[in-house]
Amino acid sequence: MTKALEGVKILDFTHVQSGPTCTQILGWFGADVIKVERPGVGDATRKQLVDKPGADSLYFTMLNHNKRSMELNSKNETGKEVLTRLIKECDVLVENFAPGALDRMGFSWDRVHEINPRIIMASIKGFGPGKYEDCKVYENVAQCAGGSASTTGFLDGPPLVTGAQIGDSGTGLHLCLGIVTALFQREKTGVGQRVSVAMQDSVLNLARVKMRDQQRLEAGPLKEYSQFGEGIPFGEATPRAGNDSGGGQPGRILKCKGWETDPNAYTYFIIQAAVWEKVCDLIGEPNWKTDTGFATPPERLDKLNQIFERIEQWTMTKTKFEIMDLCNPLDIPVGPILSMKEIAEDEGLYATGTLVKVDHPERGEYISVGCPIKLSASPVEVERSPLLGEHTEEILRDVLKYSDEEIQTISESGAIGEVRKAAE
Ligand code: CAO
Repeated sequence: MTKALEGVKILDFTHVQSGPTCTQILGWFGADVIKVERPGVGDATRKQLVDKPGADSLYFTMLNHNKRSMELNSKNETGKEVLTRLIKECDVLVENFAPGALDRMGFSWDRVHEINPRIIMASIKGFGPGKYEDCKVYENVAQCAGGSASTTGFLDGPPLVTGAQIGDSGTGLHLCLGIVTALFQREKTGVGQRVSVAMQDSVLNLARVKMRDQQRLEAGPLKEYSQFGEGIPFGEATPRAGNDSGGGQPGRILKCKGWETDPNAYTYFIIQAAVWEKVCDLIGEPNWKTDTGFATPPERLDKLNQIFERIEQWTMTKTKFEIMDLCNPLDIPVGPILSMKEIAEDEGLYATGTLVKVDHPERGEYISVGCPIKLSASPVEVERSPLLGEHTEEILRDVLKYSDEEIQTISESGAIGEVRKAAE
């Protein structure tokens, strides 16, 4: 079966997390992803958070599946010639260097477009044009600048960053969509274009509902926030809402059986109006179905602490999985707080390819997260990440059509480091 992006060549000039997330997805969909790395050094994440000395780190291997690695010094004159030929051959150039780095290398958008008018050049930067455009940016900086941190956490605590990498991986996803959209447009126009995504913008896009609330504040207090029921006045900006749900239905994280020793023995519990009567019966408070002060959602707003404390008395008698089994048939929305250990042991996720076990020549078998997007006519096979420079010679020969003598000359110029053959 062919893959959706088969025949599309990606010049992958990305590093760390944001860019590699994007090109990994393109690789999963069948694109030929050629990762260009500094000779002898490579993507810095190869050697970050090392768990097995001498082997590429999980940080690197889990973000660089289905790619080929080529060592190339793009500041060396011969290296620039090789890069120019790569630009001619490829459909997309993806990069997330610091602002200005590509220009300093001599490959501005104008130059890239001149070399190959069909190429799409896709870039991630921390900020869009404006006063912060020259800043180098990492995950948590983007979470803070994109409005997420100010709206995460509890009202009486400091701003919080979230564990989900919405700044890096979230931006990579946005870029990926921009690239396939530009490829689609190129089918009609025949020419490439620039795709730019700023990490601040991506985080803000994911925090869209909090900008909704910022404007609703002008019309009065946000009644679905717990602080309204608690009588705490609102300030000028969207406040932190603890574990309140963003959609307006009252919800909390509640303790379950075993919470004293298990840090993840918790469940999310939502009391939608449509299932209120079933919740009352389940927790043994049938009178709340009709009692004044409890029967309708507006009446309940100032009693949410009391109501959730009562529900928690019930949830503490059950495991989070028993709660799931009891509530789901009643359409009461609940969600067990799953630890990464529990997720890693979930056979169902391996069956769908969302989790995969990958073999690696340096580190043996490891667990990775597979492709979360399932295409029925373009199945994903997760391939291990490449060793540094593993495919340099193969790409010079097969993709760029250099002869043996030319490869020898390139090698002697110092542009590609030591030439290695692909691992068996
Ligand atoms: N050959 C020769 N030089 C190379 C090269 C290659 N194959 N690949 C990279 N380089 C050079 C760059 O040209 C740059 O040189 P100059 O400083 O002379 O221009 C240098 O390596 C360092 O690149 P960098 O500035 O991108 O890397 P950094 O470690 O200093 O900064 C980061 C890292 C992520 C902060 C920065 O790249 C950035 O802001 N990127 C955009 C935002 C982003 O993606 N952030 C998320 C990262 S994931 O948390």
